[in-house]
Amino acid sequence: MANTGTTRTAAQILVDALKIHGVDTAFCVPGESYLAVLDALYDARDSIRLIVARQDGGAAYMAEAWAKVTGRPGICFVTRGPGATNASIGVHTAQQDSTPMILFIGQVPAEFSDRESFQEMDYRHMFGPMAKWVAQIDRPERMHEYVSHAFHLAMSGRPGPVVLALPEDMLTQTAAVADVSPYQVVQASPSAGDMARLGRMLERARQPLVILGGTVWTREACSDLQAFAESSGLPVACSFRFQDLFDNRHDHYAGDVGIGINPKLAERVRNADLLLVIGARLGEMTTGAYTLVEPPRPKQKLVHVHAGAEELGRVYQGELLINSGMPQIAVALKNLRVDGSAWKSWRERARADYLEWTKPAPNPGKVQLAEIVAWLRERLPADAIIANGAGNFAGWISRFYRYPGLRTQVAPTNGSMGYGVPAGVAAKVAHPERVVVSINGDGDFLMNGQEIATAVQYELPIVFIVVNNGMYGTIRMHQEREYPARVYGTTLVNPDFAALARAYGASGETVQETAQFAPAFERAIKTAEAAGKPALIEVRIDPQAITTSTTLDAIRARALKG
Ligand SMILES: Cc1ncc(C[n+]2csc(CCOP(=O)(O)OP(=O)(O)O)c2C)c(N)n1
Ligand SMILES: [Mg+2]
Repeated sequence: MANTGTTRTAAQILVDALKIHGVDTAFCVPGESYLAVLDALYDARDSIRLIVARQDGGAAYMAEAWAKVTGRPGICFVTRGPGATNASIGVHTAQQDSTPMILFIGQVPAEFSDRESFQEMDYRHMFGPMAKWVAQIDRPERMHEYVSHAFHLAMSGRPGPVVLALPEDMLTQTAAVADVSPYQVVQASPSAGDMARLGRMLERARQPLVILGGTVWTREACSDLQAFAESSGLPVACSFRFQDLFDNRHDHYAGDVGIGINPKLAERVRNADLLLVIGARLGEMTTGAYTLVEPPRPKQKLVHVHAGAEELGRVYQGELLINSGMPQIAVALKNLRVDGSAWKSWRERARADYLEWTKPAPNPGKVQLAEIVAWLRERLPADAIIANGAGNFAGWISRFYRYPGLRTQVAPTNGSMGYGVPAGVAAKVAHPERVVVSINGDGDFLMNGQEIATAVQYELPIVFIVVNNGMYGTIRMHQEREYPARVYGTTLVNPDFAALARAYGASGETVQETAQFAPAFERAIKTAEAAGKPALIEVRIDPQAITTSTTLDAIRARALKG
């Protein structure tokens, strides 16, 4: 029931505010700086589930990933100084990935402020360029105002992270304030004029291509967009790590425009006469380092639709710039009538290229990663969630997996390592009924592997896969390209990952040949679900298998030839 103005501590007002704004899950590593909030969360334990992580960076990634799989702001609490600096990786990820997230930081008491007292930092300076807003709440009477603004900002326009610092002494001060209403999602809509112009541009196009990306998509928006693609006959691609915005099994899907892009799709982007870019920022990874779409005035006619007005015209001068939320543009497009007979064969060729590109391709060694991913795409239910971090292993997922729809992919567009394990935890917390598979590199895994302990603690039957090639493969690849045969700082001596998983209380197996994978996976998922604990499968791959289409030796030989 809404509080109409009885006296509460600031910490209690904060937790009541979270409830009002619909928060049912929060992630944290505790700190003495915000004990009063923990105590208020104790009273709210029936309505807000608190997940305690093992590293503040893990907690922040969990909050960010939770937002990705729910579409609502992820909530994270950490302590000052060391907690905040650890958590910064989640804020950076939320910024680059446009993910709504609120990071609350316990701060030194006001009476000690600006003395560089114990663990004191100035969060406005630290997070200023990284977050949409950084503020400190100094008065309990204004708690609701700050928290409400944080939710509105995190979710409006281009979503992103907000950081709020909570001085320790303020949290125990009291105020008699009435509760506020839940936040609203504020997004722009396209004008009738915009849509009419877009319709005319499409009528003149012969080789148009849609590129989807970004956040604030909803299930309905995705289905409206699909209806538009069907009625207009347009081919649809997805930007880097936003591959789940369009059903990859659909006839109109042309592939992902990201790292390791299908060369034929890259050509198609270059040769398109009209690019209809919806929600994607057109960053470095989606534009082949600004070569597929060249700034400032691309060769292709560009229609750029984005929820953040500040993104429009930022790098590219588009023919038509539309500031709109995704549900708003999707419904307008659904009602747009366009005759797509002119580009039917262009679309069919795009689909054929995609199907050809995603046929499993062999790699050196006894473990065929493409076959494993292709097996997973057949085996997993359509609502399964695939979480992953960064490294070359991820190339096999983006090329050979088929994401069937919204919120089946949780991966960082900022290429941040250590994401897969906490993201898997967050996905399973948010969707306990869905299968969650977290795929990691060996380097990637050990950056946040400790969060397996969190999965064990909360009895989360997640399947973790570690693709082990004994190195920081991505960097080794670049090293061989730039400084061939001078391997340095990229080799890893790894633990026995299966034994490590067992030490955490999870089950663990090692796969050394392709044929072992399917039975290992079936055992893993069965044991995990029966025992209510995670399972880990280490997949040992040949270090030569450096990308989906080349080997380390081939890269080295090419580089040595000059
Ligand atoms: C947090 C973080 N630190 C460093 C990097 C730089 N980096 C990108 S990929 C990579 C190696 C990934 O190794 P691994 O997880 O083993 O995957 P592989 O490339 O071997 O498949 C590194 C160090 C990064 N992207 N993120
Ligand atoms: Mg590796």
